[in-house]
Parts: sequence; structure tokens; C-alpha cells
Amino acid sequence: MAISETESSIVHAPFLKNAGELWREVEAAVNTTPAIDVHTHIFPPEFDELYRYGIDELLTYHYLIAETFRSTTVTPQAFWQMTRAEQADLVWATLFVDNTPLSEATRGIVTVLDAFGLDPRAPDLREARAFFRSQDCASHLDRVLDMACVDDVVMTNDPFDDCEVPIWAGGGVRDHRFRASLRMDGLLNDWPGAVQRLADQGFKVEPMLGAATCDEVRRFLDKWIRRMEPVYMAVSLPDDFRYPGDDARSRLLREVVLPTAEAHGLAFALMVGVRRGVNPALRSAGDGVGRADVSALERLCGENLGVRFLATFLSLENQHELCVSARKFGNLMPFGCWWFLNNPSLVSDITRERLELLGPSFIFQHSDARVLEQLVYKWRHSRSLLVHVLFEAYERLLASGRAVTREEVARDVRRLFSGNFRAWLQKS
Ligand code: RAT
Ligand code: ZN
Repeated sequence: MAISETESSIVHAPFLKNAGELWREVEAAVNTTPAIDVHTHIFPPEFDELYRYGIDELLTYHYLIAETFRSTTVTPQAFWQMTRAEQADLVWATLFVDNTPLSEATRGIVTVLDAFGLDPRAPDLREARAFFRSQDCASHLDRVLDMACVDDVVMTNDPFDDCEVPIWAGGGVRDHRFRASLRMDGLLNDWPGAVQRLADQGFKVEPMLGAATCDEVRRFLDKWIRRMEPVYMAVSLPDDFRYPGDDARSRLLREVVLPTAEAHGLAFALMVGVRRGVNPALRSAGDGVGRADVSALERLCGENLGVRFLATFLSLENQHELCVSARKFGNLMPFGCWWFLNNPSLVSDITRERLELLGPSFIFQHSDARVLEQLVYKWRHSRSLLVHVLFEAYERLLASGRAVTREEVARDVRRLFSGNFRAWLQKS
């Protein structure tokens, strides 16, 4: 009698009982399993100026701009008067030549330069600029995705963005490794501004948000869903986000956005805890963080069992509550260590906590990359942390009496890197 594949793998499963062997298997699985990067701000070349790559873009990342102001006497006002190349020169001199690049964002630059064989101790940017300038666009993009071991990338797409709208109207994405997400910060966080934007796009809306206006907003969302074919809809929310609340946001969520998500079988992503413009002089580098109320998310999940929610919180203090909420709601998927949390100490701790409370049922990480080559460092750094965290978890399991197999390790890593996200996208 022929033995089935499942039985055969159980009978011959090589249990990973030796620490060295276990480490090698975990390392190999984590480093070679492709990831879906579920939240980024990168775009393919057909998005013209939104396609950002190269050393000047890398160095003028807002994470590095904020750090530069801590170690230079140049004022924000003077900085914003400079050209991008001058800004990059200043960041390089300040953070990499006059100081040691010890922070996570600066180490990221070192990882990228090293990965491309460039000198991270160079006195200036001549060599790096020449290198990036000489790259062929298509093969460079393929190479970066390959180096990051990322198959698919989810963009952040704003239907109110003046750069994006004409690109979508002209056909949108040609490179199907790039998937859209329909971002609705403009709609949900600034209703008066949205009224104007919607009117500009020909929708008949009133500030009062009556039934007719809700219908128009629905028509707007349906139009952009048809056009972008997003994998999910998303919003970033302030630390004082409440639900339900006596505001336009709550009304729009309940009456328009969530019914739209359900009707289209689209997940809805919440990114909660950002305090925009804490220091406006720093512009894009001026946002902060605040602890949010996770029970608002629980109410959304409880009221909308037909909608799948993706959620990430910016404050460290919210991470434990998010895990507990995910244990209560099967329609809630925690994802990634966002922005100020994407540092080795915090990624390790948060991932450990998630494994302990949720097993492999969460999305390990996203990059939030804004510049193409950031994918390389963000994914390499995150992967090396995951190797340690997973190895420890399997070792503990072994000590309790259950060894894992190579196939089980591969299965867990697949879930964390892409499987949980794919499952979330399946239309209901
Ligand atoms: O991480 C970032 O780069 C932030 O500036 C934000 O873009 C944040 O990730 C967001 O999506 O709002
Ligand atoms: Zn982001």
C-alpha cells in the first residue's frame, strides 16, 4: 500500500534536537523565505518622481534628518533652504564622519553601502553617487528585491495626492510586484480638507455629512478601489483616536468605510498612535508618538465581524494590549513593528511577546521603506533578529519535550512572512 505524503513526512521527520542544527535550519529558513512587505512608501519607476532610490534619497530619510538636528548647529530653517544634495552632504558629514553611526537608521545606511560594496567610511559621497547613478533602473530594482528577499511590496497610495492621481488615471502600476493600498488619512483625519478634495474630483459633498454626502464618499471609494485594485484600505490615526466618537471620522468609518471594506472583501488597516507635527519646523521629521486606547480597536472589531482588520500601534506601551485584543478577535491581525519601534531591542521584545501570546498568527514585520534600497537593510536587520527569537522559542519547546522538524520551521516562517497576510486578503 502506497504511503501518503503526510504519513511519510511524519514517519521520517528529522527532529531538530541538536542546537547547532536547529540554529542552521532556522537561519536558513528565515534568510531564504521570501517576504511580502505589507506596508511601504516605495513605488515602481512608472511613478516618476515617487520612485526614490540612491544615496541622496537614502540620507535625506526623515529618520536621519531628525537625528542630524541633534548633532549640528544648522537650523531646520537653513536645512530646508538647501538642495537635496547639500542636505545629504550635511547628514553624511554630521552622522557618519563627525560621529559614529550607532543609531538604527544610521547603521541601516552602513548595511546598504556595505551590501553594494561601497565604503561606509568614505569622507564624502562621490563614490556612492557615481555608483547609484550608473545603475540600470530595471536590473537595480530586481537586484534590490532579490537582496532583500522580498517578492511583493505594498505601496501607500493616496487618492488625494497630486502626484499620484495622474499616474493612476494614466494606467497605474505596470510592475505587478507592487500592490496598492488605498490610504485614507485625507478622508478620515481632515474632513473639511476632504470636502474640498472630493469636490475637486467632481463628487457632490457637503461639510454636514448627510446621507447624500455619505453616498458620494462611497462612490469615491468604489471608483478608487476599481482603479487601484488595492490589497487593503488603510489609515494612520492619532494617539487620541476614539471609537465610537462624536466626529466625522467615526461617522465615516461606521457608515461608509467599513461597509465598503465588507462589500469589496477588503481588509482595513489601522496604524495608531502618531502625533503629527509635534515639531512643525522639522516638517516630515517632526511627528511624534503617544499611547492610544486599544479598546477603540476592539469595538471596531466587535462591531464589524465581517471585516478583517490589520493593526499596528506606534507606542511601545500599547503592544501588550494589542496582543491580548488579537486573542479576543479572530478578525484582528497585528502587523509589524512600526517606525519608532523598528529598532533591534524593540523588534526582538515585541516579536517574543507576540510569539508567546499568539503563536505564529501575526505578521512579523513590514519595512515602511521610503527609498528602494532601504528594503535591503530593513529586511536584513529584521531577519537577523527573528533568527534569534525563533531559535530561542524552539529551544524552549525542545526543553519542554517537543522537538520541531525542518518542515515545521519552514511552515512557521512562511506564515510570519507571507502566509498570514495572504490569508487576510482572501475575499470573504
Ligand atoms: O515610518 C514612516 O516613514 C512614517 O513617516 C509614516 O509614513 C508612517 O509610516 C505612515 O505610514 O504614516
Ligand atoms: Zn508608513
